[in-house]
Amino acid sequence: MPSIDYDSAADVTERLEQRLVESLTGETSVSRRTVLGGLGVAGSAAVGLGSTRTSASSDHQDEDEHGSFGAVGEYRDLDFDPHEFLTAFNTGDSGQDNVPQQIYEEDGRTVREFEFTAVDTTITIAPGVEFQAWAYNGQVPGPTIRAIEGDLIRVKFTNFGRHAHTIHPHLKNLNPRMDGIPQNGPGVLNTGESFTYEWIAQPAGTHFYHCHSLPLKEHIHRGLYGTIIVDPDPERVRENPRDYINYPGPITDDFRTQLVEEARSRNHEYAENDAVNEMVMVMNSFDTNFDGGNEVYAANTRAFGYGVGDTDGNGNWTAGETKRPIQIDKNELQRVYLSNATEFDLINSFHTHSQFFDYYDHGTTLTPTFKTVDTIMQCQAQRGILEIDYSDHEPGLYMFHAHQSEFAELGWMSFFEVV
Ligand SMILES: [Cu+2]
Repeated sequence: MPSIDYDSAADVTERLEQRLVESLTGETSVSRRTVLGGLGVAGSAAVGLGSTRTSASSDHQDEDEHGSFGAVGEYRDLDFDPHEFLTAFNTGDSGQDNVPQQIYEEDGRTVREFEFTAVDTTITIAPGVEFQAWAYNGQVPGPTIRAIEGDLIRVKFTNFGRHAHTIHPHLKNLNPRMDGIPQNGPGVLNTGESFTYEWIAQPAGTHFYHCHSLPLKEHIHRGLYGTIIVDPDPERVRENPRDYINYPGPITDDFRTQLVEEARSRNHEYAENDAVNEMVMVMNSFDTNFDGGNEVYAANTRAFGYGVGDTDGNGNWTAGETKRPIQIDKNELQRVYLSNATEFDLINSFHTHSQFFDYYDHGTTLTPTFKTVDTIMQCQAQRGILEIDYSDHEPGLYMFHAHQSEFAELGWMSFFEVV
């Protein structure tokens, strides 16, 4: 039975993906491989496959400068692996290779320091489909920063892109110079300019960062966004439990202990955190023809990146297969740090099949803000934490996706492979 499930899941993923790619390359009557074979690989974007598109809008003045896209091969750029990105937390002492980082003490406070750049780059959003992005450290979404409540996050930012950029954090930030908007502090940073942002990691939760240059919608939609996770400090929770709940009743010793336990489980420096499988997902979208509407949707950039591809049906994926479900151990709690970077659409959503979960809006509480739900929605920049328990499920494939069905069909469709 499992192999049948895998086959049909792979089939539906492949058909949706092929339909998406064909719609983007404007070749509906021939297969994707034929198109690519006929055009060759590396040169097709330059040849101008993108020019077959027409723009319905003229408000992107620099479209000619940056607006090219096209089919150039199967996931040519393998530098960004959506599966690695899921669990790549930059804490100062561990992280992705392309984020220089360190951790040290200063004035009695832990400092987590990161070096960020902004660059113009090309990213792959579907097999053979590239997008001219503006990206923090060359990747979309940008690197995930992770700190503990009360730490100092220090980001040394240099803009190597052709446009002026900033980093604006969704944190409780007490210094207007550090807000990362054109009107405060250094303002926008032009090409070659640098600034060191310093933010106190507060409040505990899962947060969003993005460029705040104008036009805002383009600077975000091009890819300048990412996640900041602030782990709760269990000792602070023990002393100030009311800061982490939306509950006016009495706080018994048992309740306090329960809150501290949840905080320990969320804090990456505690052993309890090792028992949880944690993942970062940023719901994003791409307007490939710059008409003010999205053609491609995803979690973590690659359409159907967590769909089902080539497998033996026993959890073994073909080496190098870029499209595969997220394999999870049914006995581990799953925690998803989710945020919404989708531009041009009012909301995005996350829906689990055959499953319900607890949701912590903004991740700022230690008790769920929604209990036992199978769908949550987020407006842009909204974020939250999902806790999902598959321990009583049979092994196999369980779909999750945006429950805007259009988004799901255009790339934001995924599977957990429960083993
Ligand atoms: Cu920008």
